[in-house]
Amino acid sequence: MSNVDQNSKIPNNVDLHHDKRLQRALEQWQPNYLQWWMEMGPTDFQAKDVFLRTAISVDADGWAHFDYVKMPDYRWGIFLADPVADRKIGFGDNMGQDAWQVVPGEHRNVLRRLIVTQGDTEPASVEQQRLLGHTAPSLYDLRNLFQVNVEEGRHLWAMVYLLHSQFGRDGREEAEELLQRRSGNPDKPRILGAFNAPVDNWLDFFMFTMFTDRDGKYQLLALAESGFDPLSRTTRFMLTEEAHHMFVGETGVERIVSRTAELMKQDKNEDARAQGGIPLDMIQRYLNLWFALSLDLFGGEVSSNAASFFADGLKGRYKEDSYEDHTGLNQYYKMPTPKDGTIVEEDVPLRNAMNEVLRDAYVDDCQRGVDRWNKRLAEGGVQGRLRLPNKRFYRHIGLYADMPFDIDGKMLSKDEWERRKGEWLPTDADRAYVATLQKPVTEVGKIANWIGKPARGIKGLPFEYEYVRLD
Ligand code: BYC
Repeated sequence: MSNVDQNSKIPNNVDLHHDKRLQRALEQWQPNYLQWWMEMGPTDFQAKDVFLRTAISVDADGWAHFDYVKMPDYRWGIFLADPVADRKIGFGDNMGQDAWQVVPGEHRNVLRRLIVTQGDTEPASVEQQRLLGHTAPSLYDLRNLFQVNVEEGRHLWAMVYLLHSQFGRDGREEAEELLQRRSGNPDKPRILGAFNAPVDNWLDFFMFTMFTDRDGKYQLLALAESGFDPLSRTTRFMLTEEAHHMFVGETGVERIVSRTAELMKQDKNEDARAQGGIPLDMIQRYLNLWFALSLDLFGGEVSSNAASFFADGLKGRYKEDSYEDHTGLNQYYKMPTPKDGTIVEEDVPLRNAMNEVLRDAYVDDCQRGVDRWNKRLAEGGVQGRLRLPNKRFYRHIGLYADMPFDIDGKMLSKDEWERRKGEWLPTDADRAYVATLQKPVTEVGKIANWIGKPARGIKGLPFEYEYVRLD
């Protein structure tokens, strides 16, 4: 069991005080981080008390502490899951060798790039969500937003620790640059597509935490398999916090869907909008958008990068243990590939299809969530249902990038796409309507009309609780 140091400037379970140089370097980065947080973190709520969870150890029971905290006082710490004794590399060409405790020279650049890419998403998401506090549908939701934000901040710390501790000067420079890029800024954008997309309203936010945070889950699970042990250990603990972020998204959409069904039933024409709710077809368009943007985050369907990450033992599959073979050799993935205006299946060597293998696991998980939403619609007695679009729809990365497919995966002419895209993606009118619903509800126990109350509150507390003290 690792020692937890809660009293240092940077709480940690990595014996930071034993490495004074590293400790000093991180303590120098800390004020820059805080400056970034004040500039780019949630606007205007920094002086408020928020009922937040703070990671304090990695013990399965009791890893977190709940209390009122002002966000800038949040104790962002460095916590790695406990080491697995005698851990070996579990897949690829180095299988069976001891896991690396120090970054191996031959994989240094690639690992740095993976860690920087992962790290970059964390502050990006905080930047994307920074204005949402002003329009939260309830104090419960406001608190959940801030919980997600501070923990994404901690996940940045998790990656910066690896950069500082393992990559020397290069790592320190990358850590600085993580604070310099800005979501959506054309001159210094964040690295991956979805992290530059606007998150303008709470429907975007719930779809983001459902679909984009779920990409995070699968990427973290793949990195948790890594033969580079510090990366594996840090991502394993990040997954503990990540679960709540996906809960926020999945139940957020679920509560909107339930409310929409309720409002439809109250209206003589089953028109949710006439009752101030969000109609199902609009919810579907936001779903289509965020699902497609999040699919892009898995990289190309056919990727030599992914093949070498796997071969070198740097990034594994979801639940690598559940496979019989861990080499990925002499096997093929049947990849639907665009050719001469149609789709043909081509055999792709499995290692080159690793991004797609991970994406498939992700899609199954998303489908489970959509099935749950549809249950609420069935219970609410309405006919409409939600669905995932085909994986080819509205993609910007990989085999199907910038090709016109409908949500069934049928290839369209460019003209037909232009004519019909408003059926599938949020239109300006949709955005304008959703914007009209974005009015803050700040009274304890109250909630906006377009979303249902959660089944329960936080940590056994009721929904009717002052999760954020605004006075
Ligand atoms: N946008 O061989 P390819 C999370 C680049 S989310 C822009 O197809 P590869 C979170 C790619 O970098 C999880 N560029 O892909 C969620 C490469 O560029 P270079 C984040 C893209 O390398 C919510 C080139 O295209 N974690 O944690 O196999 C809130 C060819 O790439 C995109 C990770 O991403 C894109 N979508 O895989 C907070 C894990 N996709 O290098 C947090 C670490 C690809 O040739 N990253 N490109 O210049 C990786 O594992 C891989 O880098 C990727 C791409 C899966 C992203």
